[in-house]
Amino acid sequence: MNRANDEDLFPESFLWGASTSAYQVEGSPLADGAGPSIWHRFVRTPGRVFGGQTGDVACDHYNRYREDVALMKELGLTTYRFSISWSRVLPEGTGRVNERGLDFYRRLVDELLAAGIAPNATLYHWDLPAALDDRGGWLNRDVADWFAEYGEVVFRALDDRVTMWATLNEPWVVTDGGYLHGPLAPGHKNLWEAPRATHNLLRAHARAVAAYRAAGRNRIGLVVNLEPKYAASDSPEDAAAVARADAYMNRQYLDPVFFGTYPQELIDGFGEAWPEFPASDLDEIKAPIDFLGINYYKRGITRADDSVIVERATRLDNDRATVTETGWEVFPEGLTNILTWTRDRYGDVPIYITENGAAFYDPPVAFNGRVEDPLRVDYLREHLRAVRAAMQQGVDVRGYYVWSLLDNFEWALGYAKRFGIIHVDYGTLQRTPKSSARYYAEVIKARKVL
Ligand code: IFM
Repeated sequence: MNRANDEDLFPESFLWGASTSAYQVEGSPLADGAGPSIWHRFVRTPGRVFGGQTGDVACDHYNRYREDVALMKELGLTTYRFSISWSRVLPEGTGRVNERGLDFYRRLVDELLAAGIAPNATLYHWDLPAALDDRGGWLNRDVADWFAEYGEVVFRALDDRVTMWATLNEPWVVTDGGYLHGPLAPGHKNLWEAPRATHNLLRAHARAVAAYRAAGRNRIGLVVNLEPKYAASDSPEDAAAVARADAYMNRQYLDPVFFGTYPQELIDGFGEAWPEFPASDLDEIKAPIDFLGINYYKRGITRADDSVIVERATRLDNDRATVTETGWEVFPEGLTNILTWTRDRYGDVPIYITENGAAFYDPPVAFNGRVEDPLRVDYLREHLRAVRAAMQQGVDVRGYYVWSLLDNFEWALGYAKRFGIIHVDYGTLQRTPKSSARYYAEVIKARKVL
């Protein structure tokens, strides 16, 4: 093999995976003694979710996980990223442990290991126990200890078999969607609450990491969604808007974790709504992590706009670009850019792309049993190239997870947007790998972008 080919190859140790989250795929949210989560309530609040749809059945992964693991094996995945439902394990959020809830994850992990697939578990993917929301949820400082208690329970049950843990998935979305603008559970719109939620998410993350250092033997990290910001023009106003938008979205969580400080633009953006947090909290938040998970979907073309709260910036559309069904510009080079930016700003932390993917309109399953999704194939190809380009520039990327394994419940958009590489018929729950799944399997086999 010549040298050029060698350079195209992903390392043998590179992990190839797919991601899901509990509420989006499992279904059976109250089965076997589980307590309700804030999403169980939110979907029952009129007007919140497209078509009044719920995660009550979702992909029925709770019952069909064996079939799903078999499909992962068939595709050659070497890892699977899933999240654990806090209220299955602790129905009231703290205190009483529901062993039957934990058993589901024990069975899932065993099935994965038997298939040679490494489990990667996230503790929190947006489904706070409703009982804790009743006690103030992410606004109550005690949530940090509640979260550490939950972490200890699952570490004890699964750390002998789960070798990669993440504390939070996309804390930015939890605050932005759940507390500032309100389209996601618990649906608040409150400038004063948002910084408190952010801070408590970070404190909870840090306490869970500390609990893991005491009891765990593998690796724990954080998963953030990042979006490179580009100025809409050369004006100084737009350059300043980029700095604010970047602070709000990309640095809000990473600066505290890596530097123990919040970005000044963020503090200024919240103005009098920004509380003074104890310095000791930030010392705690700065605890080292073993890896960083990055979810990448799009970039932000940014224009100064004083009518927008906090960021005082607005996002412009690129009319010339290919956009996905969720209206997101397809912009693969943004992934290379955000990876080099992360390395340059925060140093050499091992990175996993923990989510990347796209919703496109998929035709129905054809008479020959196939689902052709050429746009998603292109999307994967170009984004994998972008990952490889960052690696060639020295970024320590160790794995890639496509979002998502299955078409699933896309939060406030219900089942209207399909992100899966495996098609799910929501009537019969039948799974059909799309052509993107077959393409991904070929890439995994070849260890290079095809
Ligand atoms: O479906 C979501 C997921 O829950 C978090 N990251 C983005 C995905 C697509 O919107």
